[in-house]
Amino acid sequence: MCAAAPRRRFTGTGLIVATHNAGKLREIVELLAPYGIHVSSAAEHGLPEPEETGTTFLANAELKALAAALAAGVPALSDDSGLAVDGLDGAPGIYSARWAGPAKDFGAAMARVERELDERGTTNRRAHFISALTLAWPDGHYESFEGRISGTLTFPPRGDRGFGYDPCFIPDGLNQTFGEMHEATKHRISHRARAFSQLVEACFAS
Ligand code: ITT
Repeated sequence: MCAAAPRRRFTGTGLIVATHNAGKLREIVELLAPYGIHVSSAAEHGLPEPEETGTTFLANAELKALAAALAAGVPALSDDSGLAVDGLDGAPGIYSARWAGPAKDFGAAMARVERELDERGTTNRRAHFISALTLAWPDGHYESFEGRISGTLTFPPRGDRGFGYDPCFIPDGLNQTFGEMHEATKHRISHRARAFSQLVEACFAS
């Protein structure tokens, strides 16, 4: 049996968070805060939004991080994420952002999820948030991690915290939506936090 290749450690002092999504940027900056790393955003570097041509969360995370690291010449951390709804065969999945349209209207995206579940005549409200994180270096090397959290959808959506689909998702074991709970609670349990703790263990921890 082949031993897994060792993960590359992050030894730099700064990285780019390769996202154009303000909600994600806020969460990733908070997750990185304890590690004393200087964080800059894709917008600060004037980086364009790459086309997401991958067919998986991991493939899209990798292309976003690599595009930023190669363009800026510094390590970059990206996130590709979304909501997979069991009753919709995993949709919207990697198309979660696109369901909100060019106006990024997540009220409309959540209404579409509810409407499509109703049209299918299903009462199954199980869903999962998934986050793939990739840390890429300017030499083309990258390390990727995936986290997920399962829960139940509720309509109408509740709460105005978080972003995206947060107001319609109740994680298992709790009775508030991600949109209602304190950010610190989401950070302890979220798909993004779970992927991030693997990244820390593999690439940051001394
Ligand atoms: P970048 O590609 O620039 O990072 P994006 O918004 O296009 O920004 P994605 O392609 O990964 O990012 O789309 C993921 C969508 O899934 C995102 O726009 C959110 O609506 C939703 N999503 C991901 N994580 C979420 C979370 O923690 N809470 C609520 N919605 C989330």
